[in-house]
Amino acid sequence: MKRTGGLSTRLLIVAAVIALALGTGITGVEGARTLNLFNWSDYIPQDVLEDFEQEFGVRVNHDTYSNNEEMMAKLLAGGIGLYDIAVPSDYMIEVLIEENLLEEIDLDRIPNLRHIDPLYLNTPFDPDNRYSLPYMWGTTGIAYNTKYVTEPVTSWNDLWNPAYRGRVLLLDDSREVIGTALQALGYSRNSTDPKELDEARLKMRELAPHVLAYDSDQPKNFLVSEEAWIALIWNGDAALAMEENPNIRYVLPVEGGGIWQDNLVIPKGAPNKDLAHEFINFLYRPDISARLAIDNPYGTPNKDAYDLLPDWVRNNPATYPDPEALQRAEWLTDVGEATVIYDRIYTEIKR
Ligand code: N2P
Repeated sequence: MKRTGGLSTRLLIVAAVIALALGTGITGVEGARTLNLFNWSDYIPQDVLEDFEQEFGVRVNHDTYSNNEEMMAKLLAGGIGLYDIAVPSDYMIEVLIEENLLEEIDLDRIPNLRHIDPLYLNTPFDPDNRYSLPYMWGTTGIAYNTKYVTEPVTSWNDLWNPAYRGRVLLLDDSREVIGTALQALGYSRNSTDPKELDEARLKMRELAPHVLAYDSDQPKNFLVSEEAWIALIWNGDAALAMEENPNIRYVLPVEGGGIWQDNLVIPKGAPNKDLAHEFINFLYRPDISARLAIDNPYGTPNKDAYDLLPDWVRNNPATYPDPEALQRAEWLTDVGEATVIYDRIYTEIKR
């Protein structure tokens, strides 16, 4: 898709930032043999990073972000040439590829790729895995506490029930939040129609006064403490909350809900591309992939790690929902120039 108007400014900035990073030979925070990792908050166990440091005799710098848009903003605001690995979702991979912000991955240097289920490879957003490899996958749905939410929860519209005023938790994520309003209205999570987006804006303005918090970093805490009764949330975080509080349930709404895949990429100008490849290969060891998927019960793309998972993870309906519900869930895709509208709506509803 070609971009024009406002977005061409973004392209110019991108080009300038890359030129600067490459031209000045920035080598990353601590020079060679340091892996500079840029990942979602709370998405990789600290002891896995420590094991990598030990086994490879390297250091890991770990910075985090709360959503794809924050990752992109930080990359553009000086992050190019700093990071060796980032973990964007599907639709953001499309944008990163189009903006030429990713290095190619040399698949021959990832022998542990053989453990990855082909189901998660050759995706529509990166058909030949030239730039990305799967990290984990999951869904976006509703978690609720049966102690306070006694009516059945089946639809996104249940978030709008006035009985839950002040007790609604939302992810801090523009595409997830606006996508929820769109689906609640019967539209696609990827709508670019200004009229539908305006309806979604009004729908979210209705919900905003009921919202306790927008949080993508530790959403489970609000549920476990029972401050929040109902939440727009990712399944792995819901599964963690369910582990600590038996009153919590997770459902995919009748409107479909979301399905997504997060992916390992090497951002343009990465100072330690070799180490980035070694890190991906390390994460794909079945024992390591299993540790990731136990610490954060999201779906693992590693078929040989799946066999190592304990029953409570493998049989967790939040993590591995029934195939029929998965069929209805909708992927996010790049909305191109409508991104500006999404950003504007999100700023308006959160203020
Ligand atoms: C876990 C982050 C989940 C990423 N804290 C959702 N794409």
